[in-house]
Order: sequence, then structure tokens, then C-alpha cells
Amino acid sequence: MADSFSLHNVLDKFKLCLSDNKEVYIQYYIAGWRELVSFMNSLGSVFYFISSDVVKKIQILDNYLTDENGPQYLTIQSMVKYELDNKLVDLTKGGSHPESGCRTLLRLHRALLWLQLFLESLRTSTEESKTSALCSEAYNASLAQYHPWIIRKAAGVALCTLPGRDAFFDVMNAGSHQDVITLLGEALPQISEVYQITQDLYAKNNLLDLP
Ligand code: 1PZ
Repeated sequence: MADSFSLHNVLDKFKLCLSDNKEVYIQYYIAGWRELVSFMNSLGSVFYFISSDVVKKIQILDNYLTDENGPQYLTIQSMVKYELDNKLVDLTKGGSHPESGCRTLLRLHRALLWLQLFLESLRTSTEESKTSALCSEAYNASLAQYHPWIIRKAAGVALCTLPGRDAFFDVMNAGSHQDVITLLGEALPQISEVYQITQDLYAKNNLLDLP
């Protein structure tokens, strides 16, 4: 990626996600994910199989956002209402809308929990902590339950190649280690709020298990 990555960029995008009345703007949600993709790509080619899936999902949502019904996709709340009202969501496998906005965003939403857990454990980690261990603990506590064995295996292999804690802080490109830790402390509550609002919305509409 030509753009140089900084943790600031990710956090800025997720900060912009929330509207005054606590709706979540899809435009900034996917912009946050674009930054994460550029981060993953800077970690090396083992991560392409992960980032290419994220890119695919960003693209699906971006297409909805820019097509003629784009205004319905302004926020996650408006998307859920629009797609449910118009029967555009497959609630079971084998329907005619396998790539609804709702199910696509759900995949990113589940991964956001992983990110939140991982960044929180990184924030409170010590010099002896291993990023690969923190990362896979967060993965096992969140995303792994939705992945078949073969993907869990591949994710495990990729995670083994993660740089150590010091190098990882450097790749985040947000100043000294202490700066990064402070930044994470400020920003994680915002990511967590975006996560929680989405989670409650999906739960209320019985969308948490979309195929
Ligand atoms: C910093 C290092 C990042 C390590 C991330 C550890 C997580 C490994 C996840 C590996 C899964 C990638 C392969 C694609 C799986 C897809 O099958 C699933 C389900 O989608 P479907 O098949 O139903 O359409 N895709 C996902 O679960 C989305 C995966 C997102 C992974 C996000 C990682 C976040 C990285 C942030 C970087 C700091």
C-alpha cells in the first residue's frame, strides 16, 4: 500500500462513525476497515487471505452505498430497516439475497469485537507479552467460533508470523509506546460504543445469526 498507515487514521474513522443521535454511519465504518486493511497489508503477504476477504466485504457495502438506493444505506440503522422492510435479507441459507448489506456488515461487526479485545489486551500488555498470543486469545474468544477448522488453522499460521510487541507498536506509527497506549485508552471506548450499538440493533432485529 502506498498510503502510510497510522493507528490515528483507524481511530479517527471510527470516531466519525457515530451521529448525534447515536446512529452508525456506514461510510466511516468501512473507511475504518479500509485503514485496517492497509495495516494488515503492511504486516506481510501472509495476511492477504484475511485482508482480501475484508476488501470484498467493504466493496459490497460500498456498492450499496453508491448505487441508486444509496441514501438508505446512510447508517447501519437505516440499512437494517430498509433491507428488512423490503425483504432483501436471507434469514436462512439458500435464499435470493446471499450478499445483503446486513449479513455482510455482520461479518465485519464480529471482527470488530476481535479488534477491540486485541487492542485492549495490547494496551494493558507488559514487555514480556507476545503479540501472537494476545492476538490468538482475542481470536479464540470472538471470531473463531464462526470459522470452520480450516480457516482457524490458517489464521493460526498467519498469527505466528506477527512481529513482537516492540515492532508491533512501531508499525502502528503513532509515536512512542506510551503515546500508543494513551491513544488506545482514549479511542477504545469509541470503538466499543460503535460495537455495542450495532450489537444491540442486530440483537433487537434477530440478525445475529444471519447465514
Ligand atoms: C493483526 C493481525 C490480524 C489477525 C487477524 C486474526 C483473525 C483471523 C481471521 C481469518 C479469517 C479470514 C478469512 C475469511 C473468512 C471468511 O470466511 C469470514 C466469513 O465470511 P463469509 O465466508 O461468511 O462471507 N470472514 C470474516 O469472518 C471476516 C474476517 C475479518 C478478519 C478481520 C481481521 C481484522 C484485522 C485487523 C487488523 C489489525
